[in-house]
Amino acid sequence: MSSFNPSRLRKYFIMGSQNVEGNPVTVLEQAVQAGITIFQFREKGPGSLSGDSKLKLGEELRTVCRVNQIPFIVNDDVALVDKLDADGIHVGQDDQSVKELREMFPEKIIGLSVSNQNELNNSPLEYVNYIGAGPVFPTTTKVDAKSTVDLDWIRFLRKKFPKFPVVGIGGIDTTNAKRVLEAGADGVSFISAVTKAENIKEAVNKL
Ligand code: TZP
Ligand code: MG
Repeated sequence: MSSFNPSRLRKYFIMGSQNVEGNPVTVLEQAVQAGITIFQFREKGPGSLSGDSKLKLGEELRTVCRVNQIPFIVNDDVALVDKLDADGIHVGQDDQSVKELREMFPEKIIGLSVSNQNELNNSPLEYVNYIGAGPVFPTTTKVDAKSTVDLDWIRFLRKKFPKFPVVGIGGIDTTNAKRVLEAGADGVSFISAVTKAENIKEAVNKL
């Protein structure tokens, strides 16, 4: 497992076509120009693409990231990792085990969502490069989001793992991102703070 620089998590943009009204490629280009540090292709939930159309969009988004040297992470789709030559994969607790993923992808970035103590107890972090902690605040983007964990969960993780890369997720926007960082997260991840922004450049700057 190669080393992972936690500063990569600082501005972690997540998006699928279901999150935007216009062209997701244009949105990603603007977000990249504005200074995001890593990207996750999360084509999931109502209105999302599958099959060839998902692959085609993934190829376009992957290209934007490659040209701009932004790590490209695929959400929970093992086959797509190889097809898109992704830099990594992000999974939840009910997805393929991170142990198996590490065997399949010894050198890729593996991210795991961890939302509470019980999930933490069941998470073999030795296979993982970073934890996604949340939802920190209420979100309307993910229909099946778990209960909010508040900043206390970030503080708890930081205290327990002083060096382990942690990124906050869920309801993070330009008004509260700073508090997530102050609680100890290495970065903030966000969907609607950018996909619903009037001015993407301004939003990413403030996040
Ligand atoms: N996982 C936990 S909350 C969430 C995901 C994917 C949605 C985050 O979206 P937003 O718009 O940044 O609240
Ligand atoms: Mg999942």
